[in-house]
Amino acid sequence: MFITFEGIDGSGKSTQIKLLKERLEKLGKRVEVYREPGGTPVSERIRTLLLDPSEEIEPFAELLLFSAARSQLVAGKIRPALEEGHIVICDRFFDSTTAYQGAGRNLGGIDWMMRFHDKVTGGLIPERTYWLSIPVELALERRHERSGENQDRMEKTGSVFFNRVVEAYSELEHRYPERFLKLDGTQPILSLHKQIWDDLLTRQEKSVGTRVTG
Ligand code: Z5A
Repeated sequence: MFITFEGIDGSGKSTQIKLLKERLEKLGKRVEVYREPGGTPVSERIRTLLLDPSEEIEPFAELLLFSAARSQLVAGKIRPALEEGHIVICDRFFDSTTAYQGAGRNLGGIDWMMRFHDKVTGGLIPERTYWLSIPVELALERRHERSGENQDRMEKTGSVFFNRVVEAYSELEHRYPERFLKLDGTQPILSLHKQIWDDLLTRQEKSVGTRVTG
């Protein structure tokens, strides 16, 4: 089973992924967690470059770098893990590129981006994507509490950019209702975890894929 989490930074993805991983492991499941960009030596080097606030990167170069990191992660880690029957949870995947580069940087709409992702990932699509939706202002507050003025290259982009990112997530939710689930990320942490867990159990009942329990 391949699960991804999406949302603007500070939306609580890492927090929910940690809780979900712990709960699955208590049931004896083998779970692998990756964050994007990253997860392989090459992808981590690309991450350093992409987030370095002293670098100036052209929008299309940025799209290619995020995608290069993903291609390496899919081939080197995600596909092998899925073939072993592990559950893979990814903190961001191609929907981030659709939202941040496609919409945020005005590089292309969903149809174009999906055709591009298909080439990058060899057709790999998450079975479930949780979008933790929070207002841009709250993300800015959480970010400021965490890192003060020390922002990475992507965080330095203004709120107009982040509003476009949020609009794109909303479009993805409407376009792919079977895969893409919006959750109100302003709710308490444990309440969100319960909704995610209940959703996975419901999907398991409907699916013949990797079982979450039993
Ligand atoms: N990017 C891109 O442009 N294109 C791409 O294709 C990809 C990525 C893959 C990666 O940043 C950047 O790259 C990102 C998108 C771009 N840039 N931006 N901006 P990253 O990997 O360094 O970080 P992130 O993915 O943006 O998110 P994060 O900072 O790690 O945040 P998070 O994982 O979503 O949130 P968290 O760490 O779980 O929680 C943040 C804080 O809020 C923390 O103090 C928690 O305790 C608190 N929290 C969490 N949940 C709650 C609730 N429910 N209530 C109250 N407080 C909460």
